[in-house]
Amino acid sequence: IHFFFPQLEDTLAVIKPDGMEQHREEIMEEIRAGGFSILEQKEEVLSREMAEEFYREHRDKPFYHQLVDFMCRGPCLMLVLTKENAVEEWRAMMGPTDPDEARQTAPESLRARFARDVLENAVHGSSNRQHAQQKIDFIFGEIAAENEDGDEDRELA
Ligand code: RTP
Ligand code: MG
Repeated sequence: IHFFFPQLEDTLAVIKPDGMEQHREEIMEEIRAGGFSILEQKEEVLSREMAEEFYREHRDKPFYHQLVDFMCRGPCLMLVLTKENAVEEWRAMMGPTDPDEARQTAPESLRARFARDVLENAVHGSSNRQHAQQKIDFIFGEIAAENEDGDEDRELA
């Protein structure tokens, strides 16, 4: 039965503000062509607090404040992508963080084609499964929370 139902995996993908400004449709087209299913999607301007929390792991890096400013300057498109091996495959499709490196080592990648520089690099992707689950809960958690509230209401009624 596992042969017919391979292990599906979820990852969080974000089209960052620079990607949204110029390359949204091309990036969405690549996602579809890559065979990913889109389980959830949400377009939103992140609040400063959300952006700070989202990239909390980088809070001591010299680029942290620039990164937070950049991430909340315009709408992001946040997506839950599902596919076999989704985490690794989406990272491969994105390419390396720095587009100069991406153009050398992964010229077909999204960052090679669409990133402006090492900061404004078009897309985000979770780096492992645990990270993916955490970030999906963080971004889309309200949906689950609302459903739980609904269940509680029903039990009380
Ligand atoms: P991401 O988390 O956004 O998918 O990117 P990544 O794993 O490839 O790179 P990471 O090291 O996690 O860095 C997060 C984001 O911070 C910005 N950055 N700026 N100015 C710089 O030197 C610098 N380095 C990183 C980029 O937007 C990077 O994607
Ligand atoms: Mg990262």
